[in-house]
Amino acid sequence: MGKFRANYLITMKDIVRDGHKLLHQPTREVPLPLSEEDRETLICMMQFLKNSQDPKLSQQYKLRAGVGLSANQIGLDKRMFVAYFQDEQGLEHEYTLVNPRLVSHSVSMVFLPQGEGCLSVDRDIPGIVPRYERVRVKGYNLEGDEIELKLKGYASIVIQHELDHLDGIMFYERINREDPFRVPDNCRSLT
Ligand code: K2U
Ligand code: NI
Repeated sequence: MGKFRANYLITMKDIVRDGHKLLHQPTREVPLPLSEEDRETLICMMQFLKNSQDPKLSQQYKLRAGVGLSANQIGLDKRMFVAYFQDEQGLEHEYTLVNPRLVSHSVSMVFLPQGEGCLSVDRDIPGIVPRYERVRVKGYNLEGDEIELKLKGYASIVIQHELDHLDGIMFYERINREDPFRVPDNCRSLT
């Protein structure tokens, strides 16, 4: 039986690091309806994000701040992730997505001027990470209902970073090797 049961507190020691095979291969679809174990794991994952953004708890448990977490980042070969963040307008977003798929996306692209980081990567990797400006994503939530997300800007970037994890893709693979700061056509900075 898995260790991520109700009330288990995920900390940085549970997060697998760059080079671990699960981060570099696509994850397997999760059987639906969700098992009690998978539900509890997702709840633990969301709690980790909230703890990591809490000044006291993050210090107490030495958590790196995170706005997204995929199951393979905690060593599980399961196609599911959580995301918890505020967008450019200060709107709070909280998503649990099981078996998500990118349904459609814009041609226009954006990138975070400060670049991206990753809870599974312990070093800074500077460079532009081009992402679709808008995405439409379908998946299942904690209750097993199918949901569709239409996201743009920062929210779109977060979701794409997590979707990539589930496909075994790390953010640095999207940085141009010859010129990490070259801005591709149809791509603009998200100031
Ligand atoms: O998947 C992860 O490793 C979590 C990432 C997600 C992410 C990185 C860059 C851009 C969008 C999403 C962590 O949240 S990286 C740390 C962080 C913390 C707060 C805000 C942005 C990035
Ligand atoms: Ni990451």
